[in-house]
Amino acid sequence: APTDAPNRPGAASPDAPSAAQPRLHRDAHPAFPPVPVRPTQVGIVHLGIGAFHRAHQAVVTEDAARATGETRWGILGVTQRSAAVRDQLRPQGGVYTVLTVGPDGASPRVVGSVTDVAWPAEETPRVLAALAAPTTHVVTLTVTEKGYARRADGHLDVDAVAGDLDTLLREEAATSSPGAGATNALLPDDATGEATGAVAATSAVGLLVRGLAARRRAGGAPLTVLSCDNLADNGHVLARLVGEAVDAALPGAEGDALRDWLAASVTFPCSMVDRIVPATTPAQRDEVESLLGARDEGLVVAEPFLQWVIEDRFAGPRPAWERGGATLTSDVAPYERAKLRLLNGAHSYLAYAGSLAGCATIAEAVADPALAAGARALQADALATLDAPDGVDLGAYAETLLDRFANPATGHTTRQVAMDGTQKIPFRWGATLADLLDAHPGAPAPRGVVAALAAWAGYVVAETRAARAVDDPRGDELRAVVENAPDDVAAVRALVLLPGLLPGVPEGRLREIADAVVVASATSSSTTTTTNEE
Ligand code: CS2
Repeated sequence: APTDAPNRPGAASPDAPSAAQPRLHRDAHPAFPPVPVRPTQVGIVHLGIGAFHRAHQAVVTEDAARATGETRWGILGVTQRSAAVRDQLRPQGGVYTVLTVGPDGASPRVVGSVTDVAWPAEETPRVLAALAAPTTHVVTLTVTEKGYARRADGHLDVDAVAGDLDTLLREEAATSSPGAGATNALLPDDATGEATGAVAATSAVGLLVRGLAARRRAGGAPLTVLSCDNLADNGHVLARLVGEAVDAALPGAEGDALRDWLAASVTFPCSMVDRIVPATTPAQRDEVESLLGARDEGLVVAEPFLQWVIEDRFAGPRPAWERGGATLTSDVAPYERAKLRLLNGAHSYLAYAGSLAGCATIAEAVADPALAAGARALQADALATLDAPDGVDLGAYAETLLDRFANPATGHTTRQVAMDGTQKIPFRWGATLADLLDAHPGAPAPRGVVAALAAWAGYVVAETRAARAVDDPRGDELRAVVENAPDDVAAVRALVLLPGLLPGVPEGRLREIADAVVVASATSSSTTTTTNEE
């Protein structure tokens, strides 16, 4: 391969690795495919541009743009955690490849709907300006469950976003009309005159609320804020958290204008997103480099399946996402619940039970008959709680999910899915459990959910005993629970009783569930080599 093509895009970038190939770029180059659509403006700001967004909403957005010819729906990605994604994509003009891997092999596709990526630690003013711009009509979010800064009781963890709320108060006061003396009296002396955005945002919710406030101050064009995270009722949850943030920062009359504007001009539709998108590995980057003839540091890998169901409740214009394959509907809840409880629920079970059985990937886990049976038992519990969306056979749907998990090409690891259990379990298993207990008050504890909880608790105990930190925002608390318990049985019981893990399960029944999990743990650890099937 040529090692030094003249004018190769990205060649001068310090971010370019020691690649033999030119760096993928938006600008045309003989070495790689042209970008299909070139957005001419930013219409969407996306908070949390990880691999998932790039393989999901950004693809549907581009497909819609291809179908309609509209170029006003470019995406400004915002990466909260680190500059990594910005440093991958900026030298490429925002362009990256999605490598779809399925039973029929792998196919790369270049996606150009992301125009740039900003990192708030260095670029908060730019992000706030984009959120405030009248040409921006939609804010989408994939910030993961923990990105919503919820406490165990589901309300906003005000401490976690305190820095941004403090800045919001200053920004509102600094730009308020000269008559607003009462507001300014709340502030330290140095606050007035501070430029909006001068203080870097430190949380997703804080950044969003500051952006919303900046938008109102800039004229208040309507905006749609669309959560694309795996939370039940994600839009309603986000609307409530935004409201709680505004109330915490601006509790008195000084917050009324913002509250009124939010109620009148901003909507928070719900959505269900689905595509299995594992973390990209260096080996996959090398593979695509030879497939594509260009080096792509922003590569993402995904399964062929993609589904996006969106509540059609927009405050203003939106991309014609239905032309890109999305479903627009008046009620997302049946899709969302089915997906969370059947797909994500089984996924999490396979992650914990699979890790305990020594499986590195989800595909390996679901290939184990005992673990597949455990996933089906959990799905059976969930199926008893679900209403099917129109025209959907949920039993068949549940079975196709196991087929998707069995795709070995994604290399999706049990470790990745096991992350953040305390944030996921409430939606994935807790809701099933709460509904079952409510519908059948006298019935014994449901077997599938109990086995899943046993797998999670067993995983937390095993990791802690092996001196490995559990990757979870409540990881320290989990470690303390295990270390403070006199023995493993007590640790399992205490883990199941962790506040916030199983919301909606009546206090009186939690102990009974914990007892059943202890029994299931004892049984499964003595029979891991045999089958769990009845
Ligand atoms: C997974 C999800 O990591 C996880 O917790 O369950 O990311 C899952 O792959 C997606 O929700 C599939 O749509």
